[in-house]
Amino acid sequence: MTKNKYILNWIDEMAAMTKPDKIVWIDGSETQAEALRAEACSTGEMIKLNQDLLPGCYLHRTAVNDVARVEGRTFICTSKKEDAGNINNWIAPAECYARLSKLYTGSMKGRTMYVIPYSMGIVGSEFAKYGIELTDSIYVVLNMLIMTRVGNDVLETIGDSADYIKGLHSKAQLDEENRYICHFPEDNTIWSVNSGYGGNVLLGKKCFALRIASYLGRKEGWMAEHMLILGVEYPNGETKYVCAAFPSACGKTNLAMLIPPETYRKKGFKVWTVGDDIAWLRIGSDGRLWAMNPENGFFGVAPGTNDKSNPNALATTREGAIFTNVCHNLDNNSVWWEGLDKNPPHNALNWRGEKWDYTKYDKADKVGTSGAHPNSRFTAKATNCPCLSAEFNNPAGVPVSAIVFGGRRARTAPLVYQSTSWQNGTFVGSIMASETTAAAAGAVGVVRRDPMAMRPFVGYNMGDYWQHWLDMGKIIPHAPKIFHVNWFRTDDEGNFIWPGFGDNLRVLEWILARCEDKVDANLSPIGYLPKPEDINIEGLDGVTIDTIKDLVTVDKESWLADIANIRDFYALVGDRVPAELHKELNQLEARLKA
Ligand code: OXD
Ligand code: MN
Repeated sequence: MTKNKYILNWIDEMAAMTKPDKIVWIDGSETQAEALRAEACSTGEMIKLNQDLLPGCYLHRTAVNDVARVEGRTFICTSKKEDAGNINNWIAPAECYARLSKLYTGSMKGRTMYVIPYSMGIVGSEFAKYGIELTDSIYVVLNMLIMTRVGNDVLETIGDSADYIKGLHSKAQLDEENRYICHFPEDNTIWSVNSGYGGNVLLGKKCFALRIASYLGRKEGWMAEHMLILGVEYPNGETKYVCAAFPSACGKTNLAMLIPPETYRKKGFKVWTVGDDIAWLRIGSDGRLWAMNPENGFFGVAPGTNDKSNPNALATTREGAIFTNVCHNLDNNSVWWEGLDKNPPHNALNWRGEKWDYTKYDKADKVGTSGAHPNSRFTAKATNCPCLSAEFNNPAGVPVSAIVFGGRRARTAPLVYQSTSWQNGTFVGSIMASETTAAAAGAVGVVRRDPMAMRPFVGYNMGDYWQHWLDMGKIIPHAPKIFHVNWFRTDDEGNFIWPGFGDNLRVLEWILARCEDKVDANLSPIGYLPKPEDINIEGLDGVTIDTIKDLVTVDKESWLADIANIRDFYALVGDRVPAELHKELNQLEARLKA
């Protein structure tokens, strides 16, 4: 425990409001974790799975109305509304504290309040930041034990300082109407109530490591980004690192854990995972940008994960994992999800815990008919990952050669292009977008702008965030080069042209060659495009040089149509959009029309 009066007074205050029966400090020990697992199993909160097949693994189901992040219920509570900006929901801090205090009052009666001291980054290291989460959920405790570094050493490191993020979570009644995920960046505080779903309640992740951290990064001269971090090891043993930001459903975890195509493996290429979701970026003493993964585990989407799409992720879930809202195979007490294999269990419960009939599965109504919820998850220790980078525990992280933005675009974006400068690269990030697919409800092909994949995660005004990107570019002596990729271009019949998955390494190879000035490129209105012969297609079935030519053409008509959509989005972001970005947009339009 601790003698820190800031921590003790704050816990007293929160306990006086929420009124738990008792308070338990989480010490990070296996003994305590095991006792909590047993308690959760005794109440039905968790189900112990087949320990021969899945040692140390458990299943949990959230409430059926509580299966995903809720952007509409997520708020940035800065004193001034304009500091949260038009993209975020906002409530004045005093009003928000008052409104939520009512919901928290007595919400932990009959329950235990767990105190979780945790670190984002290596405890005691220069770049680590600390938080304490108070929660009435054992599920949250057990997930935080996987996703972050938890224990008494965190309290010792905080010492008597007030410098930690205060997180309060209560499931309360899981009332959808009164669900709130609120951030008070000026007070280092996060309040989450009436949810039990990971993204809303594991406060170290999106709430702290992105929303609060992005705010702190701007104040302190660093960046918190929604990016995977991977290393490409060359046959000569050298490793180069890439950070990449993609909106959801674009294969971020798959890219982070990529398995090189056979021809590359034979030559000795390897890919190493440093992180699959979040990167904290700082300028190193060598003038390069360094990326550190503040998390300690993966909270990955289960459906679609299989031994072809991502064998590394699958292997990562085979021990000590928590599965949430997947299908429960009653024959062998294990788990299943759509896309795991072609053998759905015949005797199973669906994600709601109801008897499931796999023959009724209807792709058009996944939520209604699937065994696993489309957003069902695994929480797994990073150290289980077969391709985990040896630098994973390096407190400083890794030096970044390239930053890659990406989206899902049927026509507009080519397979890959390089921005012409940091400013132009910031512009490329600011106009990132994805199109809705037939798989999702609603219209197909609707463009959602998701700048830097941070639309739901910037803890302040999006315009100020872009300005921070531009400002950082001016002070990084050896800045990474910035690229954009699109794995999802389709032909006239709607088929993907590029094979994706492991073959994306072919594109990363070009990107890294550009960073080293080892390969030339063609300047186009949108930036540098590869010369088609420079994308290695050796050993690639069905892809010819003509396919690559097609993939790297710029369809000016669709780009010009996109410009209007970008203007609308900039107008929505409002008057804090940096003048440099308006200028970049006007210049792009002029080049496309020339
Ligand atoms: C995630 C997300 O869960 O981006 O990582 O929603
Ligand atoms: Mn994410």
